Amino acid sequence: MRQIENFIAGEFVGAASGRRFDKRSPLDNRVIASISEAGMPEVDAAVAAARAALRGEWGALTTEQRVDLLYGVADGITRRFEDFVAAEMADTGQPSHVMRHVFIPRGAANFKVFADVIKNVPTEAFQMDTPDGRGALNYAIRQPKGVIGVISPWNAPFLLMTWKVGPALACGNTVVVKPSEESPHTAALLGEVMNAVGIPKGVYNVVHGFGPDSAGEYLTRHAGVDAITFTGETRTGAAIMKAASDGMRDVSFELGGKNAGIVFADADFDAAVEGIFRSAFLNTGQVCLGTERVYVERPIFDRFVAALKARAEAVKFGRPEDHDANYGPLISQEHRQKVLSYYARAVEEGATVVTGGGVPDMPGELAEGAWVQPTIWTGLPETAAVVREEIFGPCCHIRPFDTEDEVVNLANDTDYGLSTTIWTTNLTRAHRMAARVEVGITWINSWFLRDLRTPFGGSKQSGIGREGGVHSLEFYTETRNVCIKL
Ligand code: NAD
Ligand code: 6OD
Repeated sequence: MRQIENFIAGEFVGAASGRRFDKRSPLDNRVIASISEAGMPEVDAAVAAARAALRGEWGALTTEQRVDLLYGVADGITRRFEDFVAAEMADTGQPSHVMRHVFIPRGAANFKVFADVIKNVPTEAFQMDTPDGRGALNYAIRQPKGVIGVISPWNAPFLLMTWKVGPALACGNTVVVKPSEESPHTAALLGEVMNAVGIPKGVYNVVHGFGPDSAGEYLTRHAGVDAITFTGETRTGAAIMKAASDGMRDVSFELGGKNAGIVFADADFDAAVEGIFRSAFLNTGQVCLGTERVYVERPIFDRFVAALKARAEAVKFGRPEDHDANYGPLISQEHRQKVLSYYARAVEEGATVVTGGGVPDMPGELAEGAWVQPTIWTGLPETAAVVREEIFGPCCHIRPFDTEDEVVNLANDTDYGLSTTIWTTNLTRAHRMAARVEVGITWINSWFLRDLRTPFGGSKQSGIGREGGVHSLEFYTETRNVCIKL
């Protein structure tokens, strides 16, 4: 069993209280790690270390030197690629191909891409006229914002944590990260990489623990944290926003979703089935961008439902290292209970269960894991709980539609506004639809594909702000105005 400590000022340290908590494997509920739970003294120490690094060695680096170090971090991750894959698989139980091809490489890319952004971004400058005719030069400079509190979730732990840490460091800030209690491994491993590649002590700190009355709340309430970037549930975002109002700290929020998948009859049918399969079921449905509401144009509705059912029933449950398996469990027993309560609720509300709705038969010790079947429902009204509320599991409700206006209204009738995936071969319609759906990101004939230089975030209750490329600079830097009278 692995012992995981907090990472403060370049050292792995336990908590003064001696408190620890267990991480259980989603595969079989076995305890796989014991984690030191940071209390107020550790959060204080981490914030102090981050402040000291900002005022010391890190703050004194040139942009070029910082960029070189961040390239080193990306290379350091790549050198320990297998360790990162194994650590992420241990926490999430997900198949290795997603780790290998998306989550870990994208985590490494988060350091290179934002290093490139900061190196290449121009400064705005205006030559001003003045009444005396001599003029003035008015320009903007960007400075780091300070110590950034990073609170991250468990569903794609490394990708989502580095997606904040990469730009924060590129902009010259220092960070204190509070990873999810369900996924402590890769944040710890990144501490080893930071030391190995010579990142100054205190630039990257990690405190482990929970949210309320634990490390999460202590960090977000800490007066020494200048801004908070958070990915997680909308409800948690509301609590953090209240904490951030003390001292007027800035926030960047990536929150929940109840995203629509829309399939027109003219779509490439097989590609649409595969695309919706991925968007509803990848990572066992634990993707904020996933589609738990699917709308299919009536002429292809029955055929589409049958094809998606066949695809969902073909998944092979198993351990990440099992070559035949391609489907993992949910993150925890607690989350499984939540998902299964929605499965029961759908039936109570009158759903037709097209497939799934329960727990697969798993052999041996896997029977103790957090497994659930991919589930498809039809026949519910839009008011049903499983059509309105984010479940964050491998499930979707499918409903037929007849017109473009109708489906736009259906898709927009939600408190959330994160993403949509639209399947059509009519490009005029695709552009028209993209402008009408009220979301932060629209995919056409694709899903979960995004250049890291483009903006990412949600509208309505799915988030506040945009990150990605130069958009990240708006949050991670303080823009200052300088005006020189000539
Ligand atoms: P969560 O909100 O329960 O927890 C996220 C993090 O916040 C964890 O580290 C947790 O310990 C911490 N936390 C909880 N309460 C806190 C508090 N009061 N103060 C400070 N920290 C606190 O979310 P989760 O269950 O880990 O992740 C799933 C959720 O994240 C889903 O709603 C999903 O849609 C959302 N998500 C959104 C995006 C996006 O980009 N919009 C990406 C991934 C996940
Ligand atoms: O691709 C990304 O950069 C990103 N932020 C993905 C979010 C996935 C959410 O589960």
